[in-house]
Amino acid sequence: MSNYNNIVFEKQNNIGVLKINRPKALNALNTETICELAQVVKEIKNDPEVKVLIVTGEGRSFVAGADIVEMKDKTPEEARTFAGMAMEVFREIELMEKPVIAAVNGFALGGGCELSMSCDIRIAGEKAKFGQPEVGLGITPGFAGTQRLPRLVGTGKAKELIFTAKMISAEEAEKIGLANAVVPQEELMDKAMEMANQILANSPMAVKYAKSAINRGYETDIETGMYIEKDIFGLCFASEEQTEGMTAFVEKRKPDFGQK
Ligand code: CO8
Repeated sequence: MSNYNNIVFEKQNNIGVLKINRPKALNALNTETICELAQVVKEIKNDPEVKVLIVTGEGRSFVAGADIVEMKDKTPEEARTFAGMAMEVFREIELMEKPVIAAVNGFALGGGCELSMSCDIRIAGEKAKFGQPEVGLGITPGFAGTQRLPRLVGTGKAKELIFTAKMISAEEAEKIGLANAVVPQEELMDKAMEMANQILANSPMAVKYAKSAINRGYETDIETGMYIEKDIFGLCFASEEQTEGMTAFVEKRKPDFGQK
């Protein structure tokens, strides 16, 4: 793995932990951080040892948004390009063929909330705060917040959060379905690891296909979605993991899907 200025990446067996590490600016996403994120995501995508990814932030923030200081004087074209760059990386995360858990340790605002929403699952520490404060800065969300937030919480709640620019607590985020769970702050990484290990106990291929069916199916009509499910379901039966999973059941033992 390369060395990064604003990102730390570590592997613990088959679990990758990606930490945004720019705590002096509450991990705000500047161009350098987005570029590094693109690079590390590419490396993780191509690393067969990483089967589950956890994304978190250093210090008291997950990510406090795009870097306002850097963004302030952008031209319309520069702003559009910057938004496109981040959207592309977040989409890579969303479509990565491995599950991604956001361990939201603090502020997840603007681009930070949007980063967390590109992950498959969000576990929040009790001090986490979510929000889309952009309209208070005279802009709209720009890293796909207007698209992913309504898909997660419905248009009514998404409009409320985006129009009011208010911050909500981890508990409120859980209540509206933005966070999957809220846990004591000091247990956050352990809980994220626990969930990663629960996922790891299963067939990585089946998890990968299930993620793809949910994502692709959600973006289309139900007939097409069911067609996708039928196809991937059939495909599972061409794999050693299906043979191993079902044989292990019949032999009354735990399946071995090759995890470390
Ligand atoms: N950008 C740059 N610097 C930041 C950011 C940020 N988003 N957030 C915090 N910082 C910096 C502060 O400037 C401060 O730096 P310094 O110590 O040098 O003064 C340091 O981090 C610590 O912050 P605070 O002193 O403000 O800490 P507080 O605990 O008082 O407040 C808050 C924490 C509430 C999180 C506060 O920092 C805050 O409101 N931050 C901004 C949050 C925000 O508005 N985020 C949304 C940004 S816009 C966005 O994400 C849009 C994405 C799409 C962009 C489209 C492309 C062009």
